Amino acid sequence: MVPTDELLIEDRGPARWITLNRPDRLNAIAPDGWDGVREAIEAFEASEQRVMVLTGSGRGFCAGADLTPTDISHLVEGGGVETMKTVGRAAQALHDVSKPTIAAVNGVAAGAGMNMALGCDIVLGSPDARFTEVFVRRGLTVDFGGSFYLPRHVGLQRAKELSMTGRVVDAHEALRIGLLLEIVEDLPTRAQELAETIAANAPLGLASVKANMNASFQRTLAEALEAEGAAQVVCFGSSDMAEGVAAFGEKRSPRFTGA
Ligand code: T3D
Repeated sequence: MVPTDELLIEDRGPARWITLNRPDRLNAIAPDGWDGVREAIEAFEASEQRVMVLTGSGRGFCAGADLTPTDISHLVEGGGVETMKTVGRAAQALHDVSKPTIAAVNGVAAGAGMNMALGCDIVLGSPDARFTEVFVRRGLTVDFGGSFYLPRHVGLQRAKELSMTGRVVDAHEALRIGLLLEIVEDLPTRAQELAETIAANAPLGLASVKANMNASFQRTLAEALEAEGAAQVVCFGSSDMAEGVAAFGEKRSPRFTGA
């Protein structure tokens, strides 16, 4: 992908950190920025890194789409269809990543920025984390997968309330209603620690855990058991299972390779 000042990419041990970097606009995404987000996610998928951490520079996580351009002609006269395909491709790329993803929400997450956080597997927040499905306040409707993710996090009624009011949820309420897994004072340290803990586990097992958990609300128990069984058979045949069992017997930490 093309490196850009607006999207910082850094590998810290096994973790790939992607930092949205337009701090003066609370990391709002410019109209031509969605492809960069998608490409950064796809580059992580293709990389050796085992866990992705998504965060923002400065005091914001991501304020959604950049509302600065006064010329919105790219959104009307049919152009909006292409814009939304681009937004959708970025959201789909995030959902499709086979490896674990962590959102480190360091400040406000608004609109598509909120839903980008919810599209990650685990959402950690600083005490300054705030969330708003701001769309209806701007004459818009929920996008970037919010109608998919939000009911899964907070239940259908709360999802509708948050989306219909656009109100701002602070970190403590976000923790209480299930938007956040944890509030932590030292967010980068905790996000890295969690990334390293996850990255120490077997990649094949992690990938099928993620895929099967993501599919859980669309499956019957019988279908879930079938998918778990098929994934477990793949793990049975892996070098990593042999390594995991050997390491247990030898009372040492396993060294998983993903094979
Ligand atoms: O076009 C497409 O790509 C379609 C996709 C649409 C999906 C969407 O995400 S629509 C939703 C767009 N986002 C918003 O409506 C959020 C707008 N921002 C806010 O409502 C507030 O800024 C926040 C609630 C997020 C935070 O409030 P606060 O008081 O902490 O900060 P602030 O003072 O409002 O903002 C600080 C600066 O960031 C300010 O600039 P200034 O005055 O210091 O020069 C503000 O204009 C700028 N900023 C904040 N959000 C955006 C932004 N600049 C551009 N775009 C933004 N979205």
